[in-house]
Amino acid sequence: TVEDMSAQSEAPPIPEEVLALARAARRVAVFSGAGISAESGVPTFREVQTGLWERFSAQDLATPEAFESDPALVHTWYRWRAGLIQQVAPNPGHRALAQWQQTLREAGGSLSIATQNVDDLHERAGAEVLAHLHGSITAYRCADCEAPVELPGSRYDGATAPREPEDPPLCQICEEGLIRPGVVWFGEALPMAAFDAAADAMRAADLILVVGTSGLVQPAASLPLLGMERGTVLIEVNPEPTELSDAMHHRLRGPAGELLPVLVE
Ligand code: BV8
Repeated sequence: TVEDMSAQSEAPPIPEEVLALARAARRVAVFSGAGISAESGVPTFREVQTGLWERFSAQDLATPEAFESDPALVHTWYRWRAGLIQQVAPNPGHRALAQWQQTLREAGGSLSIATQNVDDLHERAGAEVLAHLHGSITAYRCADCEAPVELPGSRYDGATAPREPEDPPLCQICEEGLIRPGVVWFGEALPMAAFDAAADAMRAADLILVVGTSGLVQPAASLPLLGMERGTVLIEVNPEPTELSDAMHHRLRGPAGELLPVLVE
């Protein structure tokens, strides 16, 4: 019947063996990418091409050179993305990981999250995030003196792309530098403390869960492979094959928002 069809899951059922591995895991390390936020309505990195910046690729805009040459365009792009993120909510995938983290902690285990995402949806689902490997879209700092700066919430709603770019504020501390987003741009080093903490978590894990990432961006994408040093179980959750798929023991081909609640229950 139509009801059955609508109830039809997009994903094949999770094998019992994989459910058993998840139930047995004590130290889980999660590596997440833009795909875990896709079902919340946050476009993955490749999809944010609209309005003012539709003639640029995200990869070109997320660079120090782009900020140097057109600070207003880059600043407005981040404020628009921040506005969109403010409007959306965590999805069942974020919530399942937060629940698993709590359940494991209560049982004396642990679940760590190392994310490439600059959104705060893991946190808004109630999870503690060990590492924001590519920074955070709600953090700002002076491009010159590096003084951290709080900006008010974005006035964009993320639906209509702004027609006019807005200039980034000038730093009130050094009165020289422009305020830039606290994200890691291409060509910039990752925050070492975050990277090292994530690496330690991957090495110590008995199960590594790779969720919603194409595994294209280095050096973050190499972190899950550290689990191969000691035979850790590697599981990927992604509707598509990725750069990391060949290294995985199990590949769950479906949306995180649907599969993670089943894996965690
Ligand atoms: C550095 C913050 C050196 C900014 C981001 C040539 C070869 C190899 C490497 C390089 C190279 N040339 C340059 C490099 C290095 C470069 C790099 O890796 N480039 C790649 C593209 C080739 N890396 C860097 O520059 C890094 N820095 O190397 O510095 C250095 C060292 C010391 C001192 C000085 C310098 C910095 C990289 C960080 C860049 N910043 N984000 C911002 O957000 O604006 S990366 C950005 O792109 C995102 O954070 C994300 O991590 C990444 C990819 O974005 P997406 O494609 O959207 O997301 P993702 O890949 O996660 O794909 C989405 C996935 O979700 C897909 O697989 C899809 O199937 C899946 N999915 C969709 N729906 C769902 C789903 N999954 C589950 N459920 C669903 N419902």
